[in-house]
Amino acid sequence: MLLHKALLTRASATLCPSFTYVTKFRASTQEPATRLAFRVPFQGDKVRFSQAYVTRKARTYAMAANAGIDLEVFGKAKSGSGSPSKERGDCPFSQRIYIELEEKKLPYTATYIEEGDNKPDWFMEKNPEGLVPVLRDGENWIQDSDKIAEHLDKKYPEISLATPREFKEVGINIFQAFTSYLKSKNADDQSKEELLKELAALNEHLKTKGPYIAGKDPTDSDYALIPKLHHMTVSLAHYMNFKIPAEFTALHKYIELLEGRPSFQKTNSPDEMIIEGWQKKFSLPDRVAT
Ligand SMILES: N[C@@H](CCC(=O)N[C@@H](CS)C(=O)NCC(=O)O)C(=O)O
Repeated sequence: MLLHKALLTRASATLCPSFTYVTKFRASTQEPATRLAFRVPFQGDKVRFSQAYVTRKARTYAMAANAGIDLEVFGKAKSGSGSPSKERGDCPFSQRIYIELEEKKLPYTATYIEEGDNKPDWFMEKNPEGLVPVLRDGENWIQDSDKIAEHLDKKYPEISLATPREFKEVGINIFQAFTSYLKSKNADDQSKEELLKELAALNEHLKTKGPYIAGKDPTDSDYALIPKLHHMTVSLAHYMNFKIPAEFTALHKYIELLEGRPSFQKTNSPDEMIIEGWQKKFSLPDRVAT
């Protein structure tokens, strides 16, 4: 209670979004294990918040602290920014988790780890596969975006994002079809037809069951898919001069709806970063088709 009061007093007295209340330190990272104040601002975030916003946020975080919520998500860092970093990179699996934390209105901090073989020992000890995203929930570490999403919905069910079983498979082949096409480095490759087939199937589904995969409200499947569709549209437009056919109207509407949500906007990465990310991954030339 005293802590709660002190937090509100301190929060009301400042307009800085990034101050952090540190109650203890983990020896491994020297990162605060319990943060009671604001989410670490995203890269380039120069926003100054209103007094009312600050007070409201402080109240949310104080309530979270009282409820024992201590969530830290480790996502991909901007290339060259080091590990741990506070500069977000371009990982669609990580973005799904940031989006879901936002949609579930859960307070969290985000820490970013660079791709490659240079990950810190303390991170590899907790996460031997070395992939991101990883979630630390108190002392519990959870790997893999599917498992993280499941964990969040089970432990924090107040705002549920669960996708009904019958819709879980919708759209799940699109990412694989997209990466195969991009990796082919050939704008007319057969894999383009495979991708179009998957997109057409999603469009048909949305036309009859939409506007979202499970109907009128977005669920986990949509939040998992939209960052992947975004990577697809940005990188294929750049490298392959590819666009989703205009007649896939339900799909266009779907993308517009989900990309318009504050949770997506707030957690998205710049197009140039996405384009560069795929160039590195598949050793792509500047452009494949013009
Ligand atoms: N199946 C994993 C895939 C995650 C994944 O592939 N993450 C990439 C970044 S987008 C990664 O961690 N790469 C690290 C590396 O290769 O060093 C999930 O859904 O979380």
